[in-house]
Amino acid sequence: MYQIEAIDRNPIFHDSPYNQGVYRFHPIGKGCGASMKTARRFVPPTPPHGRFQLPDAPRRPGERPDFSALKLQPAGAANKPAIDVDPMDIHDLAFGLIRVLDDEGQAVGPWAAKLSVDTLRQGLRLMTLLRIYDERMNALQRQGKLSFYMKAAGEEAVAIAQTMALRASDMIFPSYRQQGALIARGRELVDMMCHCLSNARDNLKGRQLPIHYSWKEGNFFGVSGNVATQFCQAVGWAMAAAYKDTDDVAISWLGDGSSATLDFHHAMTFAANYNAPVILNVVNNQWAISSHQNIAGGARTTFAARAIGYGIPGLRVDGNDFLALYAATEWAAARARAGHGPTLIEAFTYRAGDHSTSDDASRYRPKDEAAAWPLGDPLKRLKDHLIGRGAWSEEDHLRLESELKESVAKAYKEAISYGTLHEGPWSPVKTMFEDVYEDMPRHLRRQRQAHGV
Ligand SMILES: Cc1ncc(C[n+]2csc(CCOP(=O)(O)OP(=O)(O)O)c2C)c(N)n1
Ligand SMILES: [Mg+2]
Repeated sequence: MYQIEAIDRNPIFHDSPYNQGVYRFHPIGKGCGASMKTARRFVPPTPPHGRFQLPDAPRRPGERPDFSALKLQPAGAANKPAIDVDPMDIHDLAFGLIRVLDDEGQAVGPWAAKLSVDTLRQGLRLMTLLRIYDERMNALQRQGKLSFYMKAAGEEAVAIAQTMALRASDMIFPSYRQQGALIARGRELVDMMCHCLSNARDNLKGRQLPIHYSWKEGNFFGVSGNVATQFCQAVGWAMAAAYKDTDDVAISWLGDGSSATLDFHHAMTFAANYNAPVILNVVNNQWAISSHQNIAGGARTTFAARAIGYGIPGLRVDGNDFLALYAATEWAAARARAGHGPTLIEAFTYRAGDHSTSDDASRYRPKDEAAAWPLGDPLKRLKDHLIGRGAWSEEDHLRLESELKESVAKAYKEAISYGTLHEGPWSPVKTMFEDVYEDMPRHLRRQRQAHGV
């Protein structure tokens, strides 16, 4: 048995302002384990000498949320360089935080894009729709109508603002938490729901988990169940776009946890060395299921700082700030289109919901941690900004919410007219054998015949 001692600052990483909580293990005798039981669920077999260290979350269930160790650069303080800047000259942007909306909801500083009120209202509408859609689908999973669901709660600005900042011809390589990109590109909710229900109108013919969407017409590449594969695919696509001399760009997202994969580094190597027109995003929502971002590298430095080793720009951006995300993405896209290559963006945010419907976050983090997140709620922040500009009101917002709830409910009614998960109709069984081989191998032909289809 070992007791865990929380140490304020890890001596190995003592210069890092990102060091939020590192724990050292000490051997303890019988009877000393009571506090351990409440404190930690997973205690690895750790040597007793104290030299080995395991980064951990700052707080666990039963403890008060505490983000006081976060060093948050004030809104408006980050410089905005020209798009052709030498990445060597902007290392500060990988350690600071690009923020546009200040605590009063005003847009300040050089990254404050000149976005029209209509664009901002559209952003608010789409984020609100995404939240309502997610809540409805999550509730339907709880009622047994879907097999699985994942919400983007708290990170709605990421996919919505970043997709809105791009052209429709730019290619999207999402993770499972960017359903907002589909919504921003105008995909029909009925079609999204039919996929989640695996019914007869599911464009993926029941072959994918719910929320693993694919939408060719919207330049939205299929979501892979294996995390991080999309980064390599995005870079490959972007290399081809540059080779063909088009000025389209690719964008991809993965999570803080997924940034610990080899695919992340393969993608970065190829993106940098082939100058691929791609925007690579690490959505640092603090958690990878029950693993805190400190375990993936956040205790030592920022995720944006990984760009420095590859010689490309790394921007650390407030992921709950619609305007900051929009401006950073627009900057990275303009840089890529002009032939200056890739950018790595860390969207610094918080996963407000459970990881998925298979998860219970209250088992490994304080229940009220999301409410304590110092960068607020992305919807509320954009709403307050618009209200402050006299372009929106609480009444407008209530009206919008009830209109969107109604359209989500209506879409669900229509979606189940094409079949439900339990009762069908589903895609015909024979489709299980199609779309992989041009000439079906003999063993599959036999299997198909055995099913009589
Ligand atoms: C290659 C691979 N390893 C592990 C998993 C299991 N898995 C699914 S999601 C996830 C956590 C990912 O966390 P993060 O990258 O931070 O993304 P987030 O869910 O927070 O958006 C894990 C470990 C997987 N799907 N694929
Ligand atoms: Mg995460």
